[in-house]
Amino acid sequence: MKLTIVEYPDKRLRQKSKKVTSFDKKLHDLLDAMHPFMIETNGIGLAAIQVAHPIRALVLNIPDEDGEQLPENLLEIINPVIVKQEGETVYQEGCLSVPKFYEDIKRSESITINYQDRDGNTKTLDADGLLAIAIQHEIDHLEGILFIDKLSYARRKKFEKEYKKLQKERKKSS
Ligand code: Y12
Ligand code: CO
Repeated sequence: MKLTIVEYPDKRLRQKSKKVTSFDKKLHDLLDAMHPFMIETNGIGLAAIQVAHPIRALVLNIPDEDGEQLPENLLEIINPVIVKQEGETVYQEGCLSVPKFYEDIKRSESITINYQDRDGNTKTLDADGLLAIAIQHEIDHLEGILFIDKLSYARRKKFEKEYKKLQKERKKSS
C-alpha cells in the first residue's frame, strides 16, 4: 500500500477520526504499511489521518538508548482513551505533518490509556517519558488537533509566517 503524508495546512488533518469497528485485513494492511513509512520518514509516531485514513489508529516506535527503532518496540494503538493523567512535562515536539518545525509543548507527564490491538483485544498501557508525550500527540491527531494549536498567540503568528515562507521555498525548488 502506497502512503503519502498529509501536511499542514491540509484541512483533512482537522477531521475527527472515526472509531475502528472492523479489525480486518484492510486495517492490518494499513498498519503494516504505516510502520515502515514512519521509520523511513524518521518518525516515532504516526496517526492514520496523517496518511489520509481518518480512523482512530496510530503506530509508535520509541527509539531505544542507542537511538534504534527496533521492530519489537512497535506499538499499534486502536481506539485509545486516556483514563488517567498526572503531572506536567515540557518537550520540544515535531510532527511529520508539520515539517521542519519544533516547539516546546506542555503535556501530562504520565498517562494510562485503554485501547485495542489490531485484533480488537482490549488493553491497558501505563506510559511516561517520551512514550506518554508521543501518545498524547497522536491522540490529538485523532481529534483533529495539531501541536501548533497549543502555541501562544504570538508564537502561532510567528509560526504561520515562517511556515508560509518555508512552503514558498519548497515550491520554488520542486
Ligand atoms: C515527541 C514529540 C512528538 C512526537 C510525535 C511524533 N512526531 C514525529 O514522529 C516527528 C517526526 C519528524 C521527523 C522529521 O524528519 C527528520 O528529522 C528527517 C522531521 O523533519 C523534517 O520535517 C525536515 C520532523 C518531524 C513524539 C514524541
Ligand atoms: Co503529529
